Amino acid sequence: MPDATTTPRTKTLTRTARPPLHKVILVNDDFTPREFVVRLLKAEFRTTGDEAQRIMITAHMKGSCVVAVFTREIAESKATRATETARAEGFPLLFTTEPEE
Ligand code: NFA
Repeated sequence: MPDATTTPRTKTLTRTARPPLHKVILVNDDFTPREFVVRLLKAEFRTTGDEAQRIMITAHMKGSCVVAVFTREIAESKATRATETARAEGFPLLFTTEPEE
């Protein structure tokens, strides 16, 4: 029978920590054609055409735009790969990453 000597007085609540997320950011430049930026966003980040257009125009007007958020390793590898793909085509287009808030 449960009594003061055998009944635990505390319960342990277990929480699963979510990994911190990092933003992939598209940086504007004066040289990369808009159509190339849109094509790259669709190919590398699997965005829709409308979403790619919105992200490209936002970066064009404001200087940069968040493309998507991932765990740090994925964000960094996607940013590097997209930047290298642009470089291979001769464009200075840059994707960076930063931790989310
Ligand atoms: N500013 C570029 C242009 O006018 C387009 C661009 C948008 C480049 C977003 C990089 C990022 N051709």
